[in-house]
Amino acid sequence: MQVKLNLIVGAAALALGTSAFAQDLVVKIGHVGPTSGAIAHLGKDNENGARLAIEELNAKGVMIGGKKAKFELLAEDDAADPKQGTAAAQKLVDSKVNGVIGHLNSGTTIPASKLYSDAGIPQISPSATNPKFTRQGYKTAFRVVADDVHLGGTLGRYAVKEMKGKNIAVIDDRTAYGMGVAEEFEKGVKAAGGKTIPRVFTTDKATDFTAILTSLKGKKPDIVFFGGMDAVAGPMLRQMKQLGIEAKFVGGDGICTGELPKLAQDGMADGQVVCAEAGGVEGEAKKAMDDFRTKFKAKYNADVQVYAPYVYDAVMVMADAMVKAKSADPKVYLPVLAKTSGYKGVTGTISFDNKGDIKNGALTLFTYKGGKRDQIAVVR
Ligand code: ABU
Repeated sequence: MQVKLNLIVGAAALALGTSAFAQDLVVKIGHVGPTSGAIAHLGKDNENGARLAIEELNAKGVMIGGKKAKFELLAEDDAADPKQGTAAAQKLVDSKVNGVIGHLNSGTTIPASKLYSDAGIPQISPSATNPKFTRQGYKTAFRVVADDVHLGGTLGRYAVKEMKGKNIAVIDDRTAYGMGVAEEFEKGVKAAGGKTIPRVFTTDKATDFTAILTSLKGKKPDIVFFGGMDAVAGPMLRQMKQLGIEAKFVGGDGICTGELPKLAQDGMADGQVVCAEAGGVEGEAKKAMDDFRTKFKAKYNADVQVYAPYVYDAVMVMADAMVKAKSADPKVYLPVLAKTSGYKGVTGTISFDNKGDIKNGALTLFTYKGGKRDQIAVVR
């Protein structure tokens, strides 16, 4: 019956010398994250945030410049690898996407941003926190979360002032994110009058931390900070327990995931881990975020890991700029996107500063209790 109706509508449109379907404007939104490899659970979380936004936009029937927009998601996997990240970016540039959401990791987002900038394609990262991303002078780079200066610095001060850390060990995973957040954490510790043990490092592929943890054990740290992702932090926590290191464990947004307790297995005591998500809502704004989480769970039968709501908002902010500009042409809507101010998203209010960073970005500090994230505070 529906097919017959469509044919009649199509035939009538052709008889009038127009096509009902030709009025649709196809808007291609690229998304890039690691949907394979050790942090595929985070890449899929992000990608599902984008998918949900695209589905809602299409269901709503968004009009751009008098045409009904049909949003299409072009999802690419970069496996959190910088080389695969630039290959994925090139593929999206060649596909003439109207905009890109991603990438998830700073180590892929930063090199990819040059390709998008050269092609004039707006890019909003929902999770890459290394400050360099928005400090290269690219007019196409935007970010809807706080950066590592804010994240690492706040955690450093918190470790000294609130957790009373006296002897703080710092480990990074040698990625752009891990090294950057560890450096900012150290600066925060120092600014608060604390001291860190000289930094040691591992890699984002490592599974055995016996050597570095044994050397740190001799230095009796009361806090261990890790700059890296949950897939490494989980086994590291297990091995700390096996070696009898009873220190608190602090990390940035890369470890602050729903998956961390599973990855740590029995290696994580209640209240032992303190971490921060690079965004957050409080008061009346919490309802929109809670509703998003409920909707996401119903649709994907999975809890939000960290950044799916930020990806969702990034897509919506981009679409909003296209509607206001009456065009999905990057040249036309980019200046409107740059002027985004007071956009009410599920992650709070989004306004961009002149670098493309979110203004007045929040952080949410969490610990874990009973295998679940437990909010400590939202701070700015
Ligand atoms: N911000 C943590 C995960 C992504 C990244 O910046 O590499």
